[in-house]
Parts: sequence; C-alpha cells; structure tokens
Amino acid sequence: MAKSPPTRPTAKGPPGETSAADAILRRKAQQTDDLAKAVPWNDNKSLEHGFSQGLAPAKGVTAQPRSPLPTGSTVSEANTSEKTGDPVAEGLNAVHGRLDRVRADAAGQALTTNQGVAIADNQNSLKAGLRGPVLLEDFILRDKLTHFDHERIPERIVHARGSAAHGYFECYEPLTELTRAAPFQAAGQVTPVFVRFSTVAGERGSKDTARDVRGFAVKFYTDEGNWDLVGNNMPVFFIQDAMKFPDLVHAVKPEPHHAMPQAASAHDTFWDFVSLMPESTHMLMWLMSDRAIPRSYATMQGFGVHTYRLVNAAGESVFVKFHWLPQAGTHSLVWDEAVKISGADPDYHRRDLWERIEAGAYPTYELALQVFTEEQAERFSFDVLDATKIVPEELVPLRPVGRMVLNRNPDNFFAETEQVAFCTANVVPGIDFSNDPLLAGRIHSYVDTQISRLGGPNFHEIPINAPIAPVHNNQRDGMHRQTIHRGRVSYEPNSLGGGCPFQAGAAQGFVSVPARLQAKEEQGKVRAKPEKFADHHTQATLFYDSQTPVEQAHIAAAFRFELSKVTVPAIRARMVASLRNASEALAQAVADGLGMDELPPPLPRALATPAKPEVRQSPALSLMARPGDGRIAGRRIAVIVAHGVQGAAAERLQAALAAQGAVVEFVAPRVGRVRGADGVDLEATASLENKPGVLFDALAWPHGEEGVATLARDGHTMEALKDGYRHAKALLLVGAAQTLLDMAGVPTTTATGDPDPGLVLADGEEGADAFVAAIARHRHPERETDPPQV
Ligand code: HDE
Repeated sequence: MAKSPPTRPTAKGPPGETSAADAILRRKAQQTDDLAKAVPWNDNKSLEHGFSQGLAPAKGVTAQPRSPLPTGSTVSEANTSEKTGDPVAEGLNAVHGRLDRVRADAAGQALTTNQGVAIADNQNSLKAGLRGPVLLEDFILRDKLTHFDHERIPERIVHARGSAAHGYFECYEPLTELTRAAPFQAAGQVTPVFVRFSTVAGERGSKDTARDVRGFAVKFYTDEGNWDLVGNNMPVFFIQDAMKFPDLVHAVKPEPHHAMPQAASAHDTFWDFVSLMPESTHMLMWLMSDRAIPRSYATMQGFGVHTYRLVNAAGESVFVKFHWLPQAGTHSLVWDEAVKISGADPDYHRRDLWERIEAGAYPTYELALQVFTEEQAERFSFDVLDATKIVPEELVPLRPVGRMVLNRNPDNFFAETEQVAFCTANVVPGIDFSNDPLLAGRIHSYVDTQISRLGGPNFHEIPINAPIAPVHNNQRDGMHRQTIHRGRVSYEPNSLGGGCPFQAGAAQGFVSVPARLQAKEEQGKVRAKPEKFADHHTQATLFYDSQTPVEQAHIAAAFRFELSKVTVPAIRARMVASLRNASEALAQAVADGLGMDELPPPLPRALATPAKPEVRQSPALSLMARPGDGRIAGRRIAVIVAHGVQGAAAERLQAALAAQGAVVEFVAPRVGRVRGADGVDLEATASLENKPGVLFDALAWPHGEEGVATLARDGHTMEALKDGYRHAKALLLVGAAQTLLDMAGVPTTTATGDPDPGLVLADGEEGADAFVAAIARHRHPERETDPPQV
C-alpha cells in the first residue's frame, strides 16, 4: 500500500503566514495523492504489443486534478510580478504561436544594453582620461562588441544562399478521401507558410544567377503541426542513395585546395564525380537546361522530388508526387545573360522576390498532385523509390489541389530567413514517407545539421520554426531553452501530472503507414539497390527528346561550356562517352563543341536491356509547356531616354506598360531629371551605368532626335541594345531610335529572313500593344544563332 503523505511540510513559511501555507501544502499533498490514486496502474502497457495495436495506438491515460495545485511546480505561483506574470493558463505553451509575440519595434524608445540599461553615450568607449586607455569595466562597450563578435552562425552546408517570404496556402476542395493532412480538409481553408528559395553550391554571399539547382522549401504551419515540403525546382536528383550525398556535395563545392570556383559546377571535381555516376545523367540534363538559370523564383516550378504517401482517416494510403506550378509561367534566363547579371546585380533573384512582394505582384503557385497506387507503381517501367526518375504526366496527370501566395516579406533576414530550419522529417498526420533511400537519409540529416548550425537541440523554439500548433512534451533543457515548464513531471506515463501530456492515440496522433515489405527473399539486411534503379538513361533520353530545338541547343551549349572548363581531357571524354547512352545527337554536339575529333565509345551500361518506357516524349518537360497567364505583371522594363526625348510619348508608353502591372523605369545616362524636347520632363530613377540593360526583361527607346543622338554617343546604349537582342528580349524602338539598330549591327529579320517577332518598330498605341504582346512571350529565341551574330 502507498504510504500516506506527511501531514506537515518540512519547509517553513515566514512567521504569521505559517498556518495558511501549511494548509495549502497539505491540500497539495492530499490532491497529489488523489491524482496518483486515480491512475492505479498503467492501463496502456498491454496495448503496446502486436501488429494491429501498432496501427491504432491508444490514447494515453489521464486523470483530472481537483485543482491546479498538484501539477504545479510551486504553491507560490500565485505571487505574481511584472516579470513572472500570471500563472500559465491550463494547457498553454506560450513559446509557440504567432510571431507578433516576439516582434520588436523601437519607435519612441531609448537605446539600451541587452540588460535593458539605457545607454547615455553610444559614441565613445570609457577611457581613463581623454587620451588614456579604454577601461575593462566598460560593460556597455563589451555588451556591444561581445554580441557583435558572435553575430555569425555557420552557414548551411548546402543551400547557403537563399531568400524567403511568408504567405499562405489555400485549399481548393476537401481531399479527405485521400488524406487527413490538415491543409487539405476544406475548400477555402488557409494555412500559413514560409518559403525559402536557394541555390545549392554557392556560399551565403554568392551570386543568385549561378547555373545550379534551386531549393524550393515550404514550411506549412498547420494546426496539427509543421509540415515541411523541402523540394527543388527540378523533379529528380543526382543520386539514388543518401550514402552518396557527401561525395556529391564535396565534388560540386569549391575544390578544397584553393576554394574555387564559387557557386559553379564547371570544374574538374564535379564532372569527375558525375561522369563516374551514370545515375546522375537524368539530373545533368535538367541542370544543363535553362531550368538551372531561372528568370526569377516566381517563374520556376517546384517539386517534392521523392515519392511520398497520402493517408486518409481510415489509414488507407496512396503514393503522391508534389508539384508547384508558377502562375506566371516557367521562364528562364539565357547563359550569357546570367553571367552578366551576376556582375551587375548578384542579388538579382533576392531583389526580384522582395520587390515583387513590396509591389503587390505576389508570386503565386498552384499545388498539383500526382496520385497513384502501389499496384500502379509496381507496373511502371521505373521504380518510384528512385529519386532519379519522374512519373511522366502522361502516365499520371497532375491534379491541382490549391494555391500558394507569397504576400509578406520577412521583417528581419537573419531572424527569419537565416534561422529557419526546414526538415523532411517534419510531416503531419495524413502525410507519410515512401521507402526512397535518399529520403531516409534526409529525414535524419536535416535535424542533425540544425543542431550545429543553430547551436543546440532547441532550434524548434526559435520563433520562425515554432509551430502554431500547441507543443507539449517531456523534452527539457539543452542550450538556449526558452520554455519554462510548470510542474515536476517530465516523463510519461505519470500520475503526478494527471497523465499529461498524454499519448494522443491513433485518433489524433501520427501513425506510420504499415508499408508492405518485399517478397521474403528480399527482406534480409542488405546494401544494394532494386534492379530498376540500374536504368540510368531511359529518362535522360526522355527529357532531352521532349525539349524544343532551342532548348536542346541550350543544353548542348551548357555541356560544352561546363566541360570546356574541365582541365582534364580524360574527364571530358568520359562524360561525352556517358552522354552517348542518353543521346547520340547530344554527345556529338558536345564533342564537336569541345573539338573532339572522334566520339569515345559509349560507357558500359549498368543495365543492358532496360524495361520499355511507357512514353518516349513528354511535352510537359519543356519549359515552353507553361507560358503562364499571358500577363506581364512583375516584368521589369527599361525605357531608355536622354535630354531631348519626346517626353509625353515616353510617359504614355510608361503608363500603358504600368497599367499591365509591369515595373517600368526611365533609364538615362545619369539619374535625375531628363529634359523633354516637347517640354515634358521625365525623372530617370536609374542610369545606364548603375542598372545596365541586362537587368531588364524588355527595353524601349522612345522617339526624340536629340535624345537618340546623345544615347548613340554612350557606349552603354549599344551594350544594352546588343545584350537585349542577344538575350532574345522584346525591344521597342520608335522613330529616330531605329537608327540605333544599324549602329549596333542588329538585324530586323531572323536568320531565316522572317521578321523578328520580338522587335517592335511601331509607334503610339499600336507600338505599345505589340510591345506588351512581345513581352508576354518572355523571349524570342527565333533570332538565336550559335555563336551569336550580335
Ligand atoms: Fe538537402 N540538405 N539533402 N536536398 N536540401 C539541406 O539542411 C541533404 C536533397 C534541400 O532553405 C541541409 O538545413 C541530404 C534533395 C533544400 O533551408 C542538409 C540529402 C533535395 C534545402 C541537407 C539531401 C534537397 C536543403 C543543409 C541526400 C530536393 C534548403 C542545411 C540524402 C528534394 C532548405 C539544412 C532551406 C538543405 C541534407 C538531398 C533539397 C545538410 C543528406 C534530394 C531545398 O541537412
């Protein structure tokens, strides 16, 4: 039998209050004993065994305390102050929730130290005399310098360079038949999100327009916990097993002896590795395509990459692939442009994202699902657990299920964008993993990396990472712990906390899908891959064959450029030999570009006779497949002017473009007022020097003889015109401005003799309309030649 609690506490209160304190302590002891008695044994223990119990775990046993007394840490919690505040409300963890509880604003406030001591002088350190030494007792100086000295944290090992925004996900229709995941339960349901886009290889301060994969990581703050969909802008990956990830990253990062090149795959070690890893071939096609140099984060697709599972309330599950489709369409840069932009504005994508949101042109993406059953998956010619494979849309069509709108910039880059910690392990009931071996490695890695990057195991309490769903568990302590837990219970099962926090059970809690295992002979522990993983080329071929001729030419040029930077001929030859297995035409084009006299023999294949593919062409794989909504909202347009321009016409053009949502700037040799020949002056917000033409999507030169003559004498004008032409942009030249074409050597017809559709020479409204239509097409590759003529 349990012993009765002592009738008298050992602790004594101050004289005069002893009897009241005694009474409370006695009540607490009595109620504690009652609470413990309410749980006479652990009723759940017998339910921990057996397969069917594992599928439907029981809810934990709880008991209701008679008052808050027995579960509290101290009977003195009612003695409140400005600092302690009131006793915590029942069931509340105040660390988690909306971000407004931690935002700060200094309006009307004096400068203080981190201890809240007002700083009288923020200009001088404390010295022994005017010319004397600085004193160690200057706690104000040391408070400031010490914090400053530790302002940097380790950057992400990969994806260090990134930019992020807040927004929301809106569900189109209930998906309850497929999943019980919180964001998909009702039409119009809104879930807050935080999205971080990134490059992979470059360091934190590296350029945005490197040829690279882009990260597309979405944190859904659902009311059942955080779900992170940590994807990329390409649907496949370089490798099939997490075991190879450190090798891949070491190969692509700057070479360890001299730390070069920064944010670039065009170097020996990367191509040495991938040419020895034929499973990378499909991903290399994507990486060498224009997908790797997106125009903006708002114009690229996102993919979950791995196969995941959706699970409904009945525990039934299907496989799923996640796709983000940009409303503005998929648009990319061209390589020469990306190179030039990286010099003119290394923050090109970061700025674009920020400015679009500030201007109200919110990046919007549709979420689409490819849903298929395990039985379907078994019949596919490829393995859905292989992250180097897509599920062609012809096989499983995309089903749009909601949209995501990014409508709020962060307040503070470090606190939000740098400290956000995405993790593939963050799933909610209704979402589950497949057995993709690459995914398994990620489920481990992301938590692990944050522990060193964010300095300990409590990074989930950093406001940007904290869920809006309540958090209650028995984890305690660790570096920088924020939560102050009430009570003495930090274990489960318990009776002293009334059983709380209790095991949620199957009805509310996360239950893993009991995925079927393979045939018996495949169940043993083994380090090997399934047979279909050995087909390294079929889908690389599918991708290349599904591109338009222009895209194919860009892929060949990208391979040529990258391999021309490789200094070891044997590696070049090995890569070309590998490409022969994907496309003879591509291998030949690359070999020609590298001055190889003969094609090397194809590399041996891991699988001699791969299964027959279901499709040999998939038009959806072309960037051209998603031109967008045809609007020009968010496009950046330069109207290039100088003193003597026809001001009124230039203003009309600006208004017509701005009315379509475009961001239009007058760009002149110098910033400031530009005198119009017609008496209408303009304000140039940018100069040809501080914002070269390469930073705009389209360029216009309005009429005005004197203005055009001035521009003709400024070498920047020719540069802007030539670049605009070479990069296939829409160009408008009115009246006298057309003389610039000849000077720049820009032809008005394409190589085939057809009129150039991106070159608009009409005036007035007609010109503006034609220009808008040309901008909406984004680019006019009809004029491209290799090498460029201009
Ligand atoms: Fe990552 N990856 N990754 N990755 N990854 C990281 O986590 C890792 C992979 C992706 O904006 C790191 O917090 C392993 C595939 C994105 O903060 C690290 C493997 C895909 C981001 C990590 C992969 C991704 C990361 C570095 C192979 C596309 C940026 C810092 C098993 C589906 C998230 C961090 C952000 C970041 C590990 C492969 C996407 C080291 C071990 C495949 C978008 O944990």
